[in-house]
Amino acid sequence: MREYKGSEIRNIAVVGHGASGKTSLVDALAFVSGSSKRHGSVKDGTALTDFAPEETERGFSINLACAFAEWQDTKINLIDTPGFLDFQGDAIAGLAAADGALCVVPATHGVETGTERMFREAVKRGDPVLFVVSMMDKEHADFDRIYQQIKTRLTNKVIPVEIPIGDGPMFHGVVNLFTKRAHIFKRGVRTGEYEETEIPAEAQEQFDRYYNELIESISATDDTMLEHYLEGAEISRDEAIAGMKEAMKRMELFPLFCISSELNYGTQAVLSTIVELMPNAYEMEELHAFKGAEGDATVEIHAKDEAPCAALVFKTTSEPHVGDVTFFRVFSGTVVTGDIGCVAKMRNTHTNDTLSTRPHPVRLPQITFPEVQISMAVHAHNRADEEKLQQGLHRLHDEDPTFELHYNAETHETIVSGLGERHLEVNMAKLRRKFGVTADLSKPKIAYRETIKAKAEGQGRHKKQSGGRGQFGDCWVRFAPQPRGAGYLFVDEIVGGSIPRQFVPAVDKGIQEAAVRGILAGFPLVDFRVEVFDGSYHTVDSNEMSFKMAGILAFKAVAAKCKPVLLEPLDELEIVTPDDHMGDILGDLSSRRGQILGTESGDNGTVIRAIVPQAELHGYASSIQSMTQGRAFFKRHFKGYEEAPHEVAAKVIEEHAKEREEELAAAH
Ligand SMILES: Nc1nc2c(ncn2[C@@H]2O[C@H](COP(=O)(O)OP(=O)(O)OP(=O)(O)O)[C@@H](O)[C@H]2O)c(=O)[nH]1
Ligand SMILES: [Mg+2]
Repeated sequence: MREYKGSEIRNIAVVGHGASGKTSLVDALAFVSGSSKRHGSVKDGTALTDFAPEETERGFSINLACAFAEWQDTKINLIDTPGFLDFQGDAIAGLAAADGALCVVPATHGVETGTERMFREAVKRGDPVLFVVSMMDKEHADFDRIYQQIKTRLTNKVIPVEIPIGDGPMFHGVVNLFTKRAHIFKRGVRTGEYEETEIPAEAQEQFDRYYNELIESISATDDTMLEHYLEGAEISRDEAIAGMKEAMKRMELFPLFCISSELNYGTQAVLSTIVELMPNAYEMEELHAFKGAEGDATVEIHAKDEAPCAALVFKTTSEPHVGDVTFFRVFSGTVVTGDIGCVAKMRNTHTNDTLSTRPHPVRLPQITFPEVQISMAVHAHNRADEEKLQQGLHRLHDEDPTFELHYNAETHETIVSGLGERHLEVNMAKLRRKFGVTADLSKPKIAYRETIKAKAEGQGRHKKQSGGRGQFGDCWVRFAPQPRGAGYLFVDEIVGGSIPRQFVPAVDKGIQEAAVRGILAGFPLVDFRVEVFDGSYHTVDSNEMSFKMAGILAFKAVAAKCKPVLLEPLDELEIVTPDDHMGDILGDLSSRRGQILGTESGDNGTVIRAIVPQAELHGYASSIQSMTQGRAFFKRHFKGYEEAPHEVAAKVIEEHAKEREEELAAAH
């Protein structure tokens, strides 16, 4: 491949809902440009950008992947992104590396949640967007309907530039509104060969309608052109193209195309349009980066060859036999300015790292990834694999920042979190293939706690006579509740040396040790105060160990008398939902023992804030998705502990007793 200058490079992310035809489009574009020698297919597992075994097995994209098409002396980097919301981390990373987006909308299903989410994400980033109506050859394809749908659901600034001749099985050509010429495709071949003709009579009426709309829309974005137009002067093709390109940068126009990737109809026009209308890598707006490795002094980054090199890592992967691969986008300076590259064997680089030069260290703006939605406990299938499991999980997190893990010290479980069930399931498959570890997912245990609600006092007395030297420790303690979150407090009230000074800390230690195992259901007892106020000792038999035992016995005797109760962890949820799903969501929250804090209207719908017990939130992400067809989203964070209602506590205590019995039975 020849070397390309920044002005000859286009970086394009291909985004849209799941199964909208993105991967097929990328393959068709690479093929029709001649950059790829064969026309691959998602169905056969031969598509250029769906090569991971997890993808070919399932038939959909999981990781972002790059392909390129050389067309009209330009290198078009195409970043294929996954459409399923479970994998949207990679779609967002793909957009961050690109200067423009193709938003793919299937001619059959039209606009869906994923289309909406990714279109808004691209607009938020200020990337020009080109809409592509895909699968025009399929039964029930309907270009006009999809165009109207994009207009009402996404943006009224969408404007067709290529229109189809025939829909569905009758689709056999396209008319370009700029050139006023038609391409009639050869039937039976899938190479995109066509004959260029005048506009056929059957398409004339549609052409006239769309042509007027196009010229009106472009003119409306530019005063001089508008004047020409109103005077009735002809707008030249060059003028229209230049006007369109500027309007696209300002998000004032979004052109619309139609294609069939399967048949390769309309794909060459998409390539030419990317070259003509999408910004090249030199045209990006300056970025505001941070100077140096720390601090918040900023510096502007301009896309220029002679500027110091600054590149952003937007993805890393590791593959058996290949090793680590780092994808980066150069924003200034050379490797080659503006290009997307990947290198193997770059150690210790992670997504969102900036690669810069030693004399000019900078940090580029970070990609903001979506927050995790679901959590599961993970266990290695074979105990011996526990360490390999931990290593593998950390590597998977490095590859995918939306896949998180942490250890819950209270429940002794490793917890993995992600964007959906499918996301976690796919990561377990990667774990098996890449790291040879089979792991099982299960519902995470809830980290209940216990506390006391009344005061009481009592004795702990440990006495043991076993040949030679005995053990003797004896203490009197008072327990009292502390406010929620105040923790544990130990007070030494010993007067007159009834327990020798050096043994008092041992009593404290014994109580704390026993408190970890609680009194009701094996959960740590928290928020209580202990005063040790009396005791006795033996000059020969007393030692630290004996007083620690006395502390443990005192805990068991006294805590049980203090009205112990179970505490359950609560999360605060912030849910953003379209108004028409409000009722469903509120109803569902109350069935989960949720307490609604309030609702207010925001930019993207109604914001509901609620506090819900963690025990009731398992599977919430899936149920909110199905309740709202994926249109609502939520954040959750730990709020605190509150006393569990009686029935809930009774059930947890009963389960614990059963587990203990089973453990004892197994031990015998
Ligand atoms: N008939 C027809 N089928 C198509 C066309 N484009 C894609 N398909 C089929 O539609 C299905 C989905 O296509 P993909 O290219 O995998 O869609 P995607 O958008 O990459 O899907 P995700 O990776 O899941 O987001 C596959 O079975 C394709 O073979 C087309 O132009 N015509
Ligand atoms: Mg795909």
